[in-house]
Amino acid sequence: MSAPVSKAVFAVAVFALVGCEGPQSAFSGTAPESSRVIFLTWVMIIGGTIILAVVCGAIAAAISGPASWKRALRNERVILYGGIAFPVIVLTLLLFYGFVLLRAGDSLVSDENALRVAVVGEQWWWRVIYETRGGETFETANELRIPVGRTVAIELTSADVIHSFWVPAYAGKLDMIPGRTNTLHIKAKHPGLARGQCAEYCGGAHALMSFFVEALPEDEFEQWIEKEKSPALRNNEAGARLFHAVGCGGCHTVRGTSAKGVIGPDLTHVASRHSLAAAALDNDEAAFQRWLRMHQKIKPDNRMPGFDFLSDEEIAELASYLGGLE
Ligand code: HEC
Ligand SMILES: [Cu+2]
Repeated sequence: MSAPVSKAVFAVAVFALVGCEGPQSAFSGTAPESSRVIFLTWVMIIGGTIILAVVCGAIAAAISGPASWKRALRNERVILYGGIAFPVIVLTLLLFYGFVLLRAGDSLVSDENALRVAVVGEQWWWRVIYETRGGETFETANELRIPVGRTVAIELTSADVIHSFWVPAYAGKLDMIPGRTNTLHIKAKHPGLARGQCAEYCGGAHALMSFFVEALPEDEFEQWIEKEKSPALRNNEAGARLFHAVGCGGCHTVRGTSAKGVIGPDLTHVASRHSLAAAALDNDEAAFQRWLRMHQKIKPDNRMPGFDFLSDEEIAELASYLGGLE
């Protein structure tokens, strides 16, 4: 291989391997469903590599091997067994193995005790609606917290175009289709933070439509539910007034205040989430300021209008108010 080519191959290999790590890795799943997906992936990669090596060996032998090998390869039975029977058997076995895998979530499906969460895909964020044990519902966005060891039934729909809900650490992808509800069942074995991504192209900011899923021990999860369903903490009254005055409340809800808009994400406890704007930004006061100042650059075409008329002081005031919504 020439030097530039081998450098390029090396670079691609490094990027490919680096891409295998981190909270969004399809190789790091430990949940029952994702483990099966990973196992199938390895079966396919290793099996495919072995078959490829054998086929390449046979081609090399047929082109430049000794005459006796060439004669053996020309035998009709090689074609019959190697070329027809073998692929039919291997592909049929894989097909049935795939069926078994698709049914992997069955035992979870009938779980009466499942936690129900509805997730609505919107261009380009996630509306998340929890149902508590008492049957009340409350809304949050761009993040799921789930209890370890309990089945979670995630009811997936879309408000506009087709999206796809994918948290590689927990399960395969499932599409979110307008007018239809697809239910995905997941179960976390250990506490931890995973990242998910919209996996169906849904327009301009599709690549910036991600989210976090945090698995918490049951008692911490119950504490979180109690906090999350309660109204917003009162803080920075001047910022709150400004929030209403410039019309943020027309699109956003802050429970416990007069902001009751439903077009954008619920902001009641926005500051306690792991990220802003569907994992496009970190979550701190500087990020709130950046979002308000240039969100159309950060996430082009997103459905929040520009607020160019706000002064630096007003932006700082709003960011401090939002940063207090824990
Ligand atoms: C016309 C409706 C609309 C108005 C008015 C509006 N927003 Fe938004 N906002 C949205 C939408 C839609 C999103 C989701 C954008 C995305 O991620 O694609 C959003 C996202 C956000 C987020 C990130 C939320 C999250 O879950 O991470 C914050 C913070 C925010 N808006 C604050 C504000 C503030 C402050 C104002 C007033 C200055 C405001 N918005 C006015 C529609 C609106
Ligand atoms: Cu998408």
